[in-house]
Amino acid sequence: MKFNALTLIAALACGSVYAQTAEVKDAWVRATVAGQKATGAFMTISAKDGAQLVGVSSPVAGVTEVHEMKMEGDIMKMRPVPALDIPAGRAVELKPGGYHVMLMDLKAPLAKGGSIPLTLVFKDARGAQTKVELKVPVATVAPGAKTGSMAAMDHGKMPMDHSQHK
Ligand SMILES: [Cu+2]
Repeated sequence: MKFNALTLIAALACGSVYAQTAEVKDAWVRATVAGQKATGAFMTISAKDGAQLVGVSSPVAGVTEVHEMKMEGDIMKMRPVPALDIPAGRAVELKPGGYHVMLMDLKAPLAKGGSIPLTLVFKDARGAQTKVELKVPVATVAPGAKTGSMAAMDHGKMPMDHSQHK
């Protein structure tokens, strides 16, 4: 029952958004608890002719950045990615443990079942910019995801190292 409801919400709220430059699918943002100041948003982006994701913003966060998460030895590190390449015809997955949209300095907790506006700015091969406006559903796990260890990983509770870009 719970699974069905979640699937329905996801289908209603995050159907594919088509723009000339890029297509965004299956976007979701992880719910937060009171006092939590940062969270991650995840999605699958594809671009028929290739593009770069060069900007992200949301009114719910003071700072919004594209991040890359990588293991360095035993430490999970994040660093901002100013321009994320979306190769022609190959979807790039933003997911827990990898690339993600980082929402920092949150103005209020994000409650499960709600949604947030998120704007993505893409640059095509000729340098033209396109904005994609999304309404991203707030969830605790990826819609329709198997409960693997990566999917269940709690971004908000992860030790976060933002020292490199502060
Ligand atoms: Cu991050």
